[in-house]
Amino acid sequence: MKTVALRLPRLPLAPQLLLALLLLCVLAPLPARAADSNLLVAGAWIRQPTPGSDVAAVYLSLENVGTRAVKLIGAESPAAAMVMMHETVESGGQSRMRALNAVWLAPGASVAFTPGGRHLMLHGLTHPLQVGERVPLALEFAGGIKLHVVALVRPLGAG
Ligand SMILES: [Cu+2]
Repeated sequence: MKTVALRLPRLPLAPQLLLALLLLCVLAPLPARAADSNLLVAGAWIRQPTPGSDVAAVYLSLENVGTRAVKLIGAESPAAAMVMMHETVESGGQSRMRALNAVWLAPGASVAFTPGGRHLMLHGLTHPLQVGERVPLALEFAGGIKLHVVALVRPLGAG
């Protein structure tokens, strides 16, 4: 940058150079952000846990509007010690949860986390969640991408 400045001794050019440098600085972080903007999250909510319980399920829908497949590998929240991905499965009339390590989304694909199906499980809640509370959550994708979401706590009976 110094050598470029030296080759342009005329003062009127300096503001343009400065503007170019500023633009470079502004544009530089774009690739990382672009990856985030290829993911849309809608309707994130948490079912209020039963009193005394320190786990809660998070539901949301996620859409990949980008041109590359993405892989959801986990989540974290300041409201919980740990967040896991679960899937509810029915077998022999019993419903149980099993852990999911990753959820892939092809370009254009959507995935729903809904009651009775996939969900994010908050473990070790830091405090009792109140209806109407907004809980921050960061979805983590392969490649170091994080998507910040706010989930609304809804009543226990909500579906
Ligand atoms: Cu679960």
